Amino acid sequence: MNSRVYSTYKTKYRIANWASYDRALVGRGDVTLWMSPEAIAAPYDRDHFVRVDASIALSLIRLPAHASMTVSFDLYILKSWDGDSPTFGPDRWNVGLAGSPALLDTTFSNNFKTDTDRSVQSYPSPASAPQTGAAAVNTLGYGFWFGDATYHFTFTFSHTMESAIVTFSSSLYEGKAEQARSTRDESWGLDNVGVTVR
Ligand SMILES: [Ca+2]
Ligand SMILES: [Ca+2]
Repeated sequence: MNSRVYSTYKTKYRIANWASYDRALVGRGDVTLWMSPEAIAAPYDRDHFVRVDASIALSLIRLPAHASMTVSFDLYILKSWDGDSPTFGPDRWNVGLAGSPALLDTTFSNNFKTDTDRSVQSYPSPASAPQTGAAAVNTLGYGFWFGDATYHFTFTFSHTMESAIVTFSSSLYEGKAEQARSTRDESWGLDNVGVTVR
């Protein structure tokens, strides 16, 4: 799904059609956007804020003159992600700006059966243990199925164009047809998405 943030005037932004993130936009300073959705709140909510193989885009337009952009967010890796497992993966996740190299393109794992499933993750470096680098684990109510991991990310990079499209996407593989398109096995969510230009 696509979303768009409109700059109505210098210090005020309006957001439209950013599914699930449309109610809590607060502008801070001239050019900062903060979305603070309820996102995935514990306890587990089966019907909201979970995505499988979804690609979502945040479109920013009419940005003020700037030299750099900072994109920050919390990523929730939910349930049985298998990282680099050759049997049940790979389970990849990506964030980037359209038309540019990815800011992050990696695998995540909540599957500690690394001996049998070889389910290490490539974040933050190749062959890392499941949930390496997570700021929190098992705080979102997914303990019934491999658990959950929360990662904080902030990326700052050179950017001068007056518009940008930030994309968040996954590529998950489970090898079980009946589960390949459901949120049962593996899903993800975002919270505290922020974009700042300076
Ligand atoms: Ca799995
Ligand atoms: Ca998998």
